[in-house]
Amino acid sequence: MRDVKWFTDARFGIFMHWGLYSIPAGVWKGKKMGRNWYSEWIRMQHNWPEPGGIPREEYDTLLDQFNPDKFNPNHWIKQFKEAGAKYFLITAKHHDGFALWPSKVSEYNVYDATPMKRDVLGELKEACDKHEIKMGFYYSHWLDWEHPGGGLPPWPSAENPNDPPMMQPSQKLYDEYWYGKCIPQVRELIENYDPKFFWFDSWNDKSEMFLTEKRLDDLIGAVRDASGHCLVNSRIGTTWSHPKGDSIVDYLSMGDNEFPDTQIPRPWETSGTFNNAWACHKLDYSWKSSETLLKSLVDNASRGGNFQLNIGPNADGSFSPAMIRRLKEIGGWLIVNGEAVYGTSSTSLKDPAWGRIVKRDLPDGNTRLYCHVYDWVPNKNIDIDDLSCEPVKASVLETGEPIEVSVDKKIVSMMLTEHCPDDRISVIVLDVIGKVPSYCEAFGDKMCEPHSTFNF
Ligand code: JFZ
Repeated sequence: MRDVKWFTDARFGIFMHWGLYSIPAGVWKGKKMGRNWYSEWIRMQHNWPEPGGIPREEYDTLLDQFNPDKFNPNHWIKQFKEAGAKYFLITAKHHDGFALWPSKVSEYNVYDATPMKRDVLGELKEACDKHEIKMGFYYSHWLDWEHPGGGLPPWPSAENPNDPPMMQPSQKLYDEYWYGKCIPQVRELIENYDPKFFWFDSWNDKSEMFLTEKRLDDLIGAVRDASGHCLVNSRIGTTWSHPKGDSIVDYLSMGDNEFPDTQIPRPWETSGTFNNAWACHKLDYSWKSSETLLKSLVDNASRGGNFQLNIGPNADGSFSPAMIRRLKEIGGWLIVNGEAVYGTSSTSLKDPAWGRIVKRDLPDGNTRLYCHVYDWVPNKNIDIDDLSCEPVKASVLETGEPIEVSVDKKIVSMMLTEHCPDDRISVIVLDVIGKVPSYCEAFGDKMCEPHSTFNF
């Protein structure tokens, strides 16, 4: 049986985009790339709107330059552990088709085609095991710009109808890619590294034409066949390309930096960025504050979801100082407030104006509520409406300072103290008698709880 509970309990993971595109980092021959900040797309954006992007031979000169002297897997994973992440996923292969492991399926990989000659994924896997971080892979299954049969960018698209059309491969050629590279590489990844999950990537534009029911069944079937526990996400294409829909995948992936404002009755995650870019981008200076990032984490937790914060290391394997500082700030906050995030669940309570609420069921049948206060105004009351459970006691999680609680009809009020514990998010622990239903318990949706999905 596939266990999804570890995933929902984890709440916080680190995503990573790293590959050949990390060398130009958004700039080619002194020119900033195309229309957005997705620097891993540089091969298909240079000199836009010229179709075809950077010619393959020119892009492949990056192979000789890929030799990161600051790649230190143990140090990388240790930093993620200290930031409070419970799992890690990396672009095993992105759209450019380049593999970060010594793949026997395709020589277009870090071991056979670059001077680095190391098994990046294998070394990271070892570090993850050492630091007890669960590991998974991003694998670009739909698009592959190396294999002659791989999918090309879906241009023109609904968003950009005037783009020059790309010559997509024939269905026959696509089968050669699908059954000759994609599925064999996915199997190889499972055999070599036993990942806990895959994060496949597609979106509803032109992907339906290649992501047919049969091809998706064969890919998901290959994962199920090779691993009893490996999880699969919805961006594999089930949402729009499979008659059974997302019931056959294990967790849902939101759009990039998409933070839903309602609860979602399935295990789910949002992948988000530190700035605008996934892979590192030389010209992207728009760093989000640790407060913003922590609120993304807590917002998602309060709706039953995870947050996967993305890191784009530099080509040499170093991290920018802006990332390092934010990782430490997040880790510091989680040292004291992790209890209010990991293993918690959403509640059926309405979002209060002052912040977010999550809960933990206690073994004695009572409930501990964690009140994440975003705006701490000294000596002001904050309320929880419609709470039928009687409050017992409340205190600040970080300091233990007692908080005065009162109740009037079904409104529970807590008096904020003079001293604000943390001007980003302060947590009050509130114990109440009886059970506060989770969103799923209150609304009785079968798909809600960590569950085992359809079996092939
Ligand atoms: C995809 C990739 O193309 C991108 O390079 C990055 O890896 C990101 C995490 O995922 O980008 C997407 C995927 C879906 C949409 C937009 C960009 N979408 O749903 O519109």
